[in-house]
Amino acid sequence: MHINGFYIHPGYLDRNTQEELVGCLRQIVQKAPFFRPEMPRTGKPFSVEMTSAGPLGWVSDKHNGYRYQNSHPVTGNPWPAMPEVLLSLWFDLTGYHRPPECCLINLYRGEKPKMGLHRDKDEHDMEAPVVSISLGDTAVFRMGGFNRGDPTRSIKLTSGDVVTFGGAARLSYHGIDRIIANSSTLLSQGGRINLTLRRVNL
Ligand code: MD6
Ligand code: FE
Repeated sequence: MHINGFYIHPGYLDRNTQEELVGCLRQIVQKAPFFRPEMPRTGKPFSVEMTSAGPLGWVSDKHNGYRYQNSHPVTGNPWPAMPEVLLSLWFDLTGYHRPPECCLINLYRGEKPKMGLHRDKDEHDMEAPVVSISLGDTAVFRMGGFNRGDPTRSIKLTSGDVVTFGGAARLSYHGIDRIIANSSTLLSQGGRINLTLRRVNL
């Protein structure tokens, strides 16, 4: 499905590739454990846990808000390297001339995890698309428009689906309403992992 630069590739990753990615993620999370970001100002914890791979990671806390930084906020270590398989996927899908600098890893597990309607606008390179990979349980994804109040539509993303947000859709509102429990057998502990590949700097 293609709407103004929003492109869904259903089942882009076969089961073997999904399992290979989960293996890569296991190694990443050993070095860079999941942490729970906080909303700027209020300090309210996210229901989603996060970590990153690549030169930059996305973090957020009460005092310093949303940002990219080159080290893990808890361990202080540099983020683990971006897996090669993700670099190839980025170039195959986008043909973009610069590599992604951040693979943000979102974990949806536990009590009603969700992600409110938002736009990804902390990057300097807005020409670059964002590539999003779904693994594990099915997500009910909400796609909106350029303004918060614009009409939205609900789309299910299943394990192996890859979405690209480019062109006019790059700054569209979107979010995750809910996760459908036990809809996939990929992750042994259940839940959903979403990877987003981002180019941050020009
Ligand atoms: C998620 N995805 O699928 C959340 N952002 O868990 C996003 O927030 C997202 O899918 C930018 C581009 C694509 C996305
Ligand atoms: Fe987003």
